[in-house]
Amino acid sequence: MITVLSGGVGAARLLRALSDVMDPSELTAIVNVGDDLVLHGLTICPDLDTITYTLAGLNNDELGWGLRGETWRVMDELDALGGAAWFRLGDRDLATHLYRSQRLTEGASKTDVTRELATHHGVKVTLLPVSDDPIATEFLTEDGRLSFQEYFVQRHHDVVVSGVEITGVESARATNDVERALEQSARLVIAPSNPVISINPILQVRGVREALRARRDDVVAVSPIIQGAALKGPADRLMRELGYESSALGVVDFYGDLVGTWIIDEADAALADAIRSRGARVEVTTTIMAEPENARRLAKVVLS
Ligand code: FO1
Repeated sequence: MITVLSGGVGAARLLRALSDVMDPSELTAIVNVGDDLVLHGLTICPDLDTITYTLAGLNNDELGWGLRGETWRVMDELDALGGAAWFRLGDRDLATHLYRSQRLTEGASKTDVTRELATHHGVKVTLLPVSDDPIATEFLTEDGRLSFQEYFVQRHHDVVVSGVEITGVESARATNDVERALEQSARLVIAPSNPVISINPILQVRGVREALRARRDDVVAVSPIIQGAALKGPADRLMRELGYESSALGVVDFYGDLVGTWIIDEADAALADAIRSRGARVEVTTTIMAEPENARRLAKVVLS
């Protein structure tokens, strides 16, 4: 059993590649829910949905979120009404949020609904929200306190951030399934997701960081920063704004003593010795997963 701590797109690609080279039913993803939101009365879980759609082969590659071949009739109508249409929910994607929201109202947990959606789409990987309790990543910015999607989508993550807070996390519990996965998996993998806003909300849930630290030797992390830049999103800028170096070495320092083995990109090979001197093993390979062949090679290194 292999467990992957996961954000959205980068994690989804690694999970897809791992599914290609191992039995997907032996793969578990513990997924960030800090960017979940309630909008139009609907509960939306972007990272869980990105992973589900990607593993089902339904993801919209151009947008990087939502479903391929999507239509936007509901959003266009909402826009005409003067409603909140800045966070675009496609017509088919809406069905996911309607289904989830109704099931939650009936008393199902986020874990239950995630399993139901994954089963419906034929996804064999076990997808686990890190917690069934609500947690929300919020940004302290030059424009005041912003919710995740206000920062990410409304402001295009183009605003200076002085702090990131995960509200609700003090009282949130990791689910039993998450605790079991952290204890029983042969290997714990940290996906090349944004350390600050995708992985940190998972680590902040009580018990998760301690579980990784106790199993450091089995923890493998893939750096999401290559040659000082994030492939996608604001990871590099956020690292700098929060006082970390924007480099693979900065990510190593961000995770501290949780990681036994680092996988870094060939372009960062010169950093390998500095990472080793911090007490971790280092593997150097191509970590860009745009080509399926490279993604599978990375997956094999993760498993090796
Ligand atoms: N990202 C955008 O940039 N614009 C959107 O309108 C948008 C809508 C959206 C709807 C459903 C969903 O699951 C994701 C959506 N995203 C959108 C992506 C999302 O904001 C972020 O990529 C993640 O929250 C960060 O992991």
